[in-house]
Amino acid sequence: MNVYEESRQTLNRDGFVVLRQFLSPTGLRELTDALERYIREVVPGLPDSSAFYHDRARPETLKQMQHFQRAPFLTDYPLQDEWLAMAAGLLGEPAVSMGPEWFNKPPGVEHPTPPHQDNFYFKLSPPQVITAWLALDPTDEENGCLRYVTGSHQRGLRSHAETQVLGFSQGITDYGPDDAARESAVTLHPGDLAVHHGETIHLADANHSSTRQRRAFALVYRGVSAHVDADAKERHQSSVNRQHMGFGLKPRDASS
Ligand SMILES: O=C(O)CCC(=O)C(=O)O
Repeated sequence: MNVYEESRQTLNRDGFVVLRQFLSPTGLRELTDALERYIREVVPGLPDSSAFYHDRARPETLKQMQHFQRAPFLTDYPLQDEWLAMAAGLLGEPAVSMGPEWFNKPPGVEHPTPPHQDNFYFKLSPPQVITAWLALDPTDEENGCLRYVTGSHQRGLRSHAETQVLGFSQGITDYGPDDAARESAVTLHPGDLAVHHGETIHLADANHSSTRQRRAFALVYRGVSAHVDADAKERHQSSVNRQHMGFGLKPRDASS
């Protein structure tokens, strides 16, 4: 029996589903402690492409991390049984981790997330891929919670173009009032998990609070049936590298 069957149906219908209190307070503390230690001890020595700042001279403006290194607990985190079971239950097939990412919207930094579809970055076919976005802080409209365009995963990929937003290299070019009318703002408590399909359009406003962080740990899983279109991925990577050079960063193998 798939204990996630009802959630899988919601995900298939709406393009997203929220699993309340997926992580216990103890599990959440263990994860946030590991992330805080990583930020303190490892991040200062990382290459440009692994940790993005709004302003590199101000460590408190750290806004995104990927390619976790020298931190086996974080690198292996998505492989824990309960996470793999959740991903497989929602995808309806065995799941493969594509690695974790950490997102923040520090207060006082104008950093909206442009409307985009993750599979425009991933290039997976069939688009059997989900992102599980775990809230580490209370997230709401004031501090820039995620907004999903309900049902948008059923209409295929939209046209994207390069943005000026480090970490979200591509955004939808024709996002319009019809999309905005179908937006659902997702309010979460720490430990809640918002899971979206790889072709669900999502976006977020900047954090307009004066003191609150908006941190999340996001785990991406593909189904075993999904394969990367290597040529399309390479073209995407060249565009990301070009964009990073424009931001004055040294390109590596960054993918977002
Ligand atoms: O945290 C955000 O604002 C965006 C996250 C996102 O785009 C994702 O997890 O796919």
